[in-house]
Amino acid sequence: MLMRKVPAFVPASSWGLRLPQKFLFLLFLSGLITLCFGALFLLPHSSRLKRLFLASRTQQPGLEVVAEVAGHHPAHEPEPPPNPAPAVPAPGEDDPGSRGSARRRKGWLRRTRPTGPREEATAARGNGIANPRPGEESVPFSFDFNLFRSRLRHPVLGTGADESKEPQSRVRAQREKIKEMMRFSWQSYRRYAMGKNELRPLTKDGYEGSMFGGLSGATIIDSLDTLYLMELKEEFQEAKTWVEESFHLNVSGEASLFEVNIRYIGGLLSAYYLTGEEVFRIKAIKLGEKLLPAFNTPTGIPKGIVNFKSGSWGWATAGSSSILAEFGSLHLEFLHLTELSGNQVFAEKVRNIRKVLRKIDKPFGLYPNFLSPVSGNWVQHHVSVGGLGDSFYEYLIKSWLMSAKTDMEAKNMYYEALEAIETYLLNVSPGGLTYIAEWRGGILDHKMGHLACFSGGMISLGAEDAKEEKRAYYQELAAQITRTCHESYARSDTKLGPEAFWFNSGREAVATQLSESYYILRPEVVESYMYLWRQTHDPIYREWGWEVVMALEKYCRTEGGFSGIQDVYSSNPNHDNKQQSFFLAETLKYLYLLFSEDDMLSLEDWVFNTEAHPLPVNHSDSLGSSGPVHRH
Ligand code: DMJ
Repeated sequence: MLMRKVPAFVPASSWGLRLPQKFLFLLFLSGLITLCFGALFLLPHSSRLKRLFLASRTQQPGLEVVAEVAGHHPAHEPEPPPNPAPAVPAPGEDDPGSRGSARRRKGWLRRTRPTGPREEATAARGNGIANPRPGEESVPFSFDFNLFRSRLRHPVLGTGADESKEPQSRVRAQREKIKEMMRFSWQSYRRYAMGKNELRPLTKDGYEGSMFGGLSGATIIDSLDTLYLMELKEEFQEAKTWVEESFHLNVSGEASLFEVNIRYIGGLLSAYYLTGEEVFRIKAIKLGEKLLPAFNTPTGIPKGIVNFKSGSWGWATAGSSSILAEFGSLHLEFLHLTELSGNQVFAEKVRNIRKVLRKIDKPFGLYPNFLSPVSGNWVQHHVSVGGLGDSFYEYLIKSWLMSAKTDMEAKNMYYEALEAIETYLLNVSPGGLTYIAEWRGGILDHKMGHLACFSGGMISLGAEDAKEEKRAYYQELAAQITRTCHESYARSDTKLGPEAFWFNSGREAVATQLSESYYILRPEVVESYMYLWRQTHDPIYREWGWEVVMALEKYCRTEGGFSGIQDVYSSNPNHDNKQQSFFLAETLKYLYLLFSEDDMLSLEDWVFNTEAHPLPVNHSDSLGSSGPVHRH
């Protein structure tokens, strides 16, 4: 009965719904709408939906630089476990709120974010940025590549002025020879080991090694800029295609933070700055994100190893220390990751490292090689400008140069450290050879590693900005150290230098045991020749460089590629069966530059990271390409 009466009181709607049903439906609908909007706010930053719906509302002038790169913690969000010392921008560096930062926004960093896919595409075209390919992840931040390029003082590959004057010159032929060596190294790698990290030229296969956490193709990434520089176009294209199609970041091993940074991140950043190809920028940023968990320590000093699977690497339990050269050689690349992503987190990580290093007590002003990332204290008092310490010093002077000479903190730290090195480590042998010894709690080891031979180039590079009364001295010191390193080559049977050489008991600049007599295609000596050549144009550096080319051809070239040798004092040395990726990234590049004009990758525009990957000087405050060329 009741059932029959209801229709009489509640007329049905045109959809056939009665009032209570309508009410329930409306209630359900409004609940659904609330849920949808709520969900939008809870979605991760990277969500496309969120960007589509909320982009225009969240965009605020000046704040748009905070990255939306997938997986990033925005700068203001703490990461577990928290670093006790919040990052403070170094004087002269970019603080988002500082004058420098405001100036920079006018520079080649156009920090604008398109509001939707169509605008994104238009903006990308306008900036000379290639659109990501289908399936390639994009990083929603636009970098004004054309503006950046217009501000370089010199064409990237130079003007080739001398080449057109003297097409048949000796130096051109020498350069061509080095280019042929690069082509041969690349083709051997490509033929026997494509996609693997490095080539084994004797067994004609590839190997992955244990440093890269499952990442592949170290030789490819390390070679990109050298191939580009030498105009090996087909080979460059091949390398680029591999990066586009086969360079996968979804790996889960344990990697060396330092090695991945200097080779992969450095190589990708350079390839981007040289070509403007988006794929390099995106892969660099994505890989950079995978390195961030290494910084999750109580001090923010990163662990040397990052576990790509679990992120952090058990900092509290793994009691090992972090190495100065490793955590001290991130600054250049990480600042560029911020430049190209808009994500401040990269810059904050390295500024925090600086902050810790600036505050900590230094014995006699020296920086020991090991630091606890847990306590922030030095672990041993071993100081070296060679292995374990080397590129920390290099990155201080290069940070100063890369900042267009605004990063005063880096400058001061560099010259103070150099003064301490001069006072406590610098020596002259009875035979008149200048060398930088190693220091163990006050006792000196009178030896230099091959790695320490980069210091001639570094001191030369920094001589110009030293106190006036020290400039000539540093230039001479650089020349003397480089001469010593040349002696370590000249005193061997192969004319290649050993891994370490001593100044003891009347024997100078030679290795004293077989275990230190090997040469693994390292670049540091020719690196110094290149810098000294650029600073002085003394023909001796090209002569010495050519001796190395000849020795490499004679002792290291094998049918299947270039190989290191086990004993530089043997005229018939055994090969070590490794073509190191740094041979293509560094040794051949520095040799090529040594026989090129100074405006090819001009030092006014570029600094080389410690794997010889060129990164641009920040000319963003300049007047552009029509502005003054010499600003010092
Ligand atoms: C390279 O990977 C880099 O130059 C690094 O700084 C030191 N070792 C090798 C080359 O010897």
